[in-house]
Amino acid sequence: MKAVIALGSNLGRRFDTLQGAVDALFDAPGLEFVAVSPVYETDPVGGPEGQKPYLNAVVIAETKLQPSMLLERAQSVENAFGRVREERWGPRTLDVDLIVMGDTVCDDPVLTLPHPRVHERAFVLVPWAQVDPDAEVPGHGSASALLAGLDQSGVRLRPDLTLQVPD
Ligand code: A4P
Ligand code: MG
Repeated sequence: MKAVIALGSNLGRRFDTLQGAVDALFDAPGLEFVAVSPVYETDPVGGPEGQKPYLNAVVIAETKLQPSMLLERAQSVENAFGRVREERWGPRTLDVDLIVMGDTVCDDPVLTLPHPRVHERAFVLVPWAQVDPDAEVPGHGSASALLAGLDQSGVRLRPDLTLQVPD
């Protein structure tokens, strides 16, 4: 099953955190690396006033893990980078979200698939569409069609930053 994972950081050493997250995600068995997107600098969406910009990227993997196991992996990677859950949509050293897993649709609040806000988030759809020509949000349509209706001005490519693929 194809898994699309979104990474975001707006505190601390943002790029190092994203690279560490990519490495850590693939450090244990069960996830096979497919692709990683370019890195984008993005204006914060939601949350308190005056938040710093994020770095965002998207990773694509193949996996046989159950979605709940992949969520556990994502959360342990967040915790490894000192994520402190204080304020919803507040600043964070690392956010790891599951965007889609195959064509699974599930409205469990513990793991909602596709991610409940992905269809309105250019900071996920831009990097995803960049690395995955088949990017599609089950129930909402293709990433490129969704992007045509979204403001992308807050999402800027950082050509100076390239995530290394895990070995
Ligand atoms: N959860 C349910 N579905 C999922 C899923 N598909 N992936 C549950 C991951 N988690 C999922 O998440 C809260 C709970 O959501 C988890 O316990 C999990 O069981 P969280 O990561 O603890 O809290 P959060 O991230 O602060 O809240 P939330 O609602 O997930 O926020 P979002 O939607 O992740 O938004 N602006 C820019 N430019 N770039 C960003 O990356 N990120 C956010 C966070 C806001 N604004 C941003 C960015
Ligand atoms: Mg989250």
